[in-house]
Amino acid sequence: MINLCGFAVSNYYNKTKLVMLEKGIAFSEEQVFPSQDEALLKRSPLGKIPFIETERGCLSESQVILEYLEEAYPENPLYPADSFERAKCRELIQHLELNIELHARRLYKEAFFGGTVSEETKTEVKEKLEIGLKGLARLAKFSPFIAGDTYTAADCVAWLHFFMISLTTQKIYAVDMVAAHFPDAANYMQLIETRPAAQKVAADRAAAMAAFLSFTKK
Ligand SMILES: N[C@@H](CCC(=O)N[C@@H](CS)C(=O)NCC(=O)O)C(=O)O
Repeated sequence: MINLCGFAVSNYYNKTKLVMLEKGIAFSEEQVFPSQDEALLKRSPLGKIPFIETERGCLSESQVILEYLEEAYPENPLYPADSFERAKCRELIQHLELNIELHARRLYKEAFFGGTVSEETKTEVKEKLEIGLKGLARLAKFSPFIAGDTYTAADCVAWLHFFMISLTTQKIYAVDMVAAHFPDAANYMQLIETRPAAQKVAADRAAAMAAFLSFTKK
């Protein structure tokens, strides 16, 4: 059985978890926090989470994990069968992660961890987020799913990253940049939240976030 390692506040951990729930893959969860401990570095090369443990060894990087799961567990596919459509689905994921989430991540220290981020960083990140979100708007279909009429891995990623980016930009800029660029974002989020797998991830995330925020405020 797969052992998923990380913690339920992380959107990358939740991405991996959501995909396993959607695909009906049996897995256990082990709470692991990022660190540079030698024991962890043997399981995850940069000491990051998430990673999975399989019978054949550990695997890190959430997108690599998703693609492994899709190949190893073809039941309940989350990628289109057609190769061009599959690439379009991956294109959405890559934009969401490289051009949006990775920039927003630079604000998490102030938004969630009780630290501060310089005004210069906030200005730079806002510009990058504008560019990334405008780019995504040119690609996204929302008809009703982000890649078209079928729920895919890109929805798993979009739903999780939109949640974090909405929260972060409200806290840092007092504006929900996701809603500003995608006026129907709330309906899209609700649509994904009709899925039992998303409900389970959201409930676990809420509990983990409450525990995490009460700990960081101490
Ligand atoms: N590209 C990685 C990103 C994983 C990542 O950044 N995880 C964060 C938690 S959400 C982490 O472990 N951060 C600790 C660090 O950067 O050292 C993936 O997709 O799995």
